[in-house]
Amino acid sequence: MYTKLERIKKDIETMGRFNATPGKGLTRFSYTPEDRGAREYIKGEMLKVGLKVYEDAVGNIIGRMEGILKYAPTIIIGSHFDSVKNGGNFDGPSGVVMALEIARVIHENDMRLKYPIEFIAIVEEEGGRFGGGLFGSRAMVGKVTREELDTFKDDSDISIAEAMRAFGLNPDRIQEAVRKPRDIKAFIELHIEQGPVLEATGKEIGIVDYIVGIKQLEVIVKGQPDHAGTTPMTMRSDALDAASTVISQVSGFAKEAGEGTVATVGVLTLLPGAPNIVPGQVKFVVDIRSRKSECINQVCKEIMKSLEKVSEVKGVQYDIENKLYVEPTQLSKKIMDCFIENCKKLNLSSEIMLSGAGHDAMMIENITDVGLIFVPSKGGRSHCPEEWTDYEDLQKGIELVYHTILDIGGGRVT
Ligand code: HGY
Ligand code: MN
Ligand code: MN
Repeated sequence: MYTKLERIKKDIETMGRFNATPGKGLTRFSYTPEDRGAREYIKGEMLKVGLKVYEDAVGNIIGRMEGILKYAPTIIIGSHFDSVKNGGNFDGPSGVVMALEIARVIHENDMRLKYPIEFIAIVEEEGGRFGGGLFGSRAMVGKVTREELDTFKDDSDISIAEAMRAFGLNPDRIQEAVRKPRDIKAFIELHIEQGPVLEATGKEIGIVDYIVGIKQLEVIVKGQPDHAGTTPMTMRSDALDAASTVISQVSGFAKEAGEGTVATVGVLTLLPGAPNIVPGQVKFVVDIRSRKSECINQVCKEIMKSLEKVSEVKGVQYDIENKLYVEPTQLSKKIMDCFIENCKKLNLSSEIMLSGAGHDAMMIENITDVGLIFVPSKGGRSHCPEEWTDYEDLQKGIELVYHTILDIGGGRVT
């Protein structure tokens, strides 16, 4: 093994300390003091191994190592370093630690590769603070609009633009984060599986062939707040009564769509929010995923039909906003074959699998060849404090990526 287990462990544990909810899982939103702490650690580790470190216009951290071929396209490796609310230490940081550890191995073995390599830590993949998601990688492929920076807001009504300014970034320069396809040779991400498959099959590595398409619909149902005691049931416009009728049908719509389609309502807020007031307004977000976009569209259509019906019957209005849509993504066969070859060489058991989770890889696939591998999640748990991956399992994944980028990058030159 070239990688060092204790350094991997130290990285994960150190990054886990930059947390807004200690004792209740990890919460590290972008452009916050927790982001700042993790960012300074990552940059410090990159500088220790001689990387040229910079932050792009949206705050993605990039450590660059030149190759022998001066103007060759770059191989980028890494993942995101923000988290969901009350999440775990491994979702995202596993891929950042992969990048840091591979940079250390190349540095301490005095290696020079043909192609330049960039080691990256990406911001706001989860959308935990502002909604949407895949923000840092969308900025890299030119899919973030300046207008979005003003309309997407956090729970304190701070927009992305305001948060960026407060963090020292200039929202008017986001286009500078865009990467040109001709400048990138490949992007490789390592991520925890976040599901039960690898543990159930006893395989050490998941080689991802497809990532599901994801659509997130934000629905606002507007009724009329009224006194809960004096307003007869036949004279109410109860926004929650209407919304809950639709929400209760969402899982059925997903099952009817088939093909492993899933749909989740993970955000539900109501106003004014008092026991003796008929709910006047309800906001909920539906997250719909499938390997087939037609299944996603079918679930959306059913939700709209149900909203139409309920608005007539219950006397409410509704608005729908599409917060995120990413097509199902097929990853590079060439890179998959390289993973398979290296799993055989390294005697690692592996299986080809679908990713039900979204990843930056699906966004960066718009500009280059992309590969994504999984390492096992204990109990298949993720997006919760119980999230765990054994360091030895993470190390195996890092070794695989190390050998794979040597192959893609034309091997070591010195
Ligand atoms: O939602 C997802 O699948 C990812 O964790 N952002
Ligand atoms: Mn996640
Ligand atoms: Mn993730």
